[in-house]
Amino acid sequence: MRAFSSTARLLAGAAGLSGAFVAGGLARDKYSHLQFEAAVPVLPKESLAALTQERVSKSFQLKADAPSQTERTFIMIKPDGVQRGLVGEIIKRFEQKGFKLVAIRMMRPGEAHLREHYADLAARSFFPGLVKYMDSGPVVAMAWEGQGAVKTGRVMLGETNPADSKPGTIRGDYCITVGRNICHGSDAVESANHEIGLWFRPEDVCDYTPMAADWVYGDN
Ligand code: RTP
Ligand code: MG
Repeated sequence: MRAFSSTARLLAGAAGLSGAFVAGGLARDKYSHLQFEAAVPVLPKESLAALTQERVSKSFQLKADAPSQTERTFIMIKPDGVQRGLVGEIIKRFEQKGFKLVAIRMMRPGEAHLREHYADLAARSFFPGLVKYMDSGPVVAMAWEGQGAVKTGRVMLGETNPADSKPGTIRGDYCITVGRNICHGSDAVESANHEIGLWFRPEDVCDYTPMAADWVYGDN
């Protein structure tokens, strides 16, 4: 009896209340002939049943047509991302997040197009090197749609300098230097629309409703 109580206390202390509940439940079955309740607090059965009943009986509503869900961002896998075989990984992250791929194209657009894409950086000292790097191989241009796609897309990419990017972000996980940071993401809704217009014809951008849309968007 004494030995069992201290074992149960150990389990409870190590695993916290939920662990204690599980440990308590298992132990109570096995040692039902002993006085168990004094050692481990056990949730009364009625409260769990009531909670389950509430969860199951509560109706839930699914909404998939809020206007903000049509926000689009331009994401590009740079030549180093392509060469390093990271195309699938980067696409996977956006897909699994719940964003909708509306346009995708692999291409090598040439220096003039890349200069235009990064026109706001033309005065920066690294601009010639940036254009040369971007022109060093094919890129994968994409448009992704979804609620908060621009801001969340930037969070998923990480900081411009991979050294400042948190683990779990694309740049934080897969690259090291600012000069080879494998991906681009629009920094505002306006620039996203401008960039999508620069890289895609209107007919390249697909309009469709993914089967999972109602399961990605929903309020309770
Ligand atoms: P991006 O446009 O490619 O998504 O990058 P970003 O917004 O995070 O950063 P931005 O300031 O727009 O810079 C564009 C790209 O230029 C290269 N860069 N090199 N000091 C440097 O050598 C330097 N600073 C920026 C990076 O490839 C950066 O992503
Ligand atoms: Mg930028």
